[in-house]
Amino acid sequence: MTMTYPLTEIVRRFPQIGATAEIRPIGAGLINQTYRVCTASPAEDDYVLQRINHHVFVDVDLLQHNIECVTRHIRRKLEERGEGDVDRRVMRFLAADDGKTYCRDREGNCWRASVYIRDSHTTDAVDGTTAYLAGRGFGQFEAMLADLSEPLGETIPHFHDMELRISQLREAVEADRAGRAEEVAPLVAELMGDADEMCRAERLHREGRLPKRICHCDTKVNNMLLDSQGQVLCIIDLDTVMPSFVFSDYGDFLRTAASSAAEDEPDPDRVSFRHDIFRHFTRGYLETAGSFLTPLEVEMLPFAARLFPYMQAVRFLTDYVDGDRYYRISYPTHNLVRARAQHKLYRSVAQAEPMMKEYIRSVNIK
Ligand code: GN1
Ligand code: MG
Repeated sequence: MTMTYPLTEIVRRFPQIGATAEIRPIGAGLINQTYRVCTASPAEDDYVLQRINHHVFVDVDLLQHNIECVTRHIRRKLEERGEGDVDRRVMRFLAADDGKTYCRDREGNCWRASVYIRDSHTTDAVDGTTAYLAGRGFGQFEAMLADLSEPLGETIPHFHDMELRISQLREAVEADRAGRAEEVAPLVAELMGDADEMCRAERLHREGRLPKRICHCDTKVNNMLLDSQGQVLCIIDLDTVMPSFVFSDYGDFLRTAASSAAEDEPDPDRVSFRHDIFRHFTRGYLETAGSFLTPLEVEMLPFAARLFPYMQAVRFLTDYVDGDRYYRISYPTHNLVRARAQHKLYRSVAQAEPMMKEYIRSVNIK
């Protein structure tokens, strides 16, 4: 393996790590590059070594500041509650030789290391049980961070700001860099027609009626570590943890997990909103996040379920019009196909509004 020598050199920058037996790539993340560092001594934990994509996460000090605050706070909470096995329930990052939780190599790449959580696995499959456990897991994660006093920064500024995403689409259409604006004009018009309604959260926030809270902002099912019984151990992939509306976590999980088809399904007729997954996830989420959510936040959960496919349709379409500069594509119309699939999901979620309201009312009676 050609990378072995430089990687062992990086590993040496983290003094806690003992003799290593093997360093091998793990995970399928598109943003960061991840390795498992297997230690030679069976008594010593393994570690996860990760190269941080500093093109996406420009301010690595801020990124690591957020992650340190969050993991410290959760650890303290778990200890206060007398929970067992705390080291498997929250990530632990190692200090590098200069005392920071990351180091830079000679080429300017940033690296961090965390303890590998023993006997854990991830899943990509979603059924009712995983959806319920994910609802509890992500709701619990937010609940534990609801009283975090240190301020966190936005690791990707305005990440889930719908108003900004709309203006980016408008600008892309005006610039028409790739000569695609005319082709997509009907879809642009349809999305723009709902823009005002879908920017409701930002308006409520300005009026002081809707808070930002510490959210995970990448609530994919594979960002939870499960134990051998399938119970949620730990929430991982903390790079996008930042202040946002709780809609980010609730909405993006449903967007990815409650869709009947992949986010780039070419036939929109095959894309629909899975009500069963919605119900299981919502029940779990309200059982845990219900402790801190305001009545308005709860009332707006159906809005959140609609918002995320809508926002993603806008983002994919913007990138298509812009000549595919952000998302990786496998064929020329990939972003357009993705935008159409997300738009179909958005409409399917909108049709489920009465069902969602009714269900939320039924489980939220405390
Ligand atoms: C990106 O790389 P991935 O799949 O984890 C994007 C998300 C989108 C998603 C859509 C930093 O996430 O916001 O929802 O693509 N992440 C970033 O597939 O832009
Ligand atoms: Mg991820």
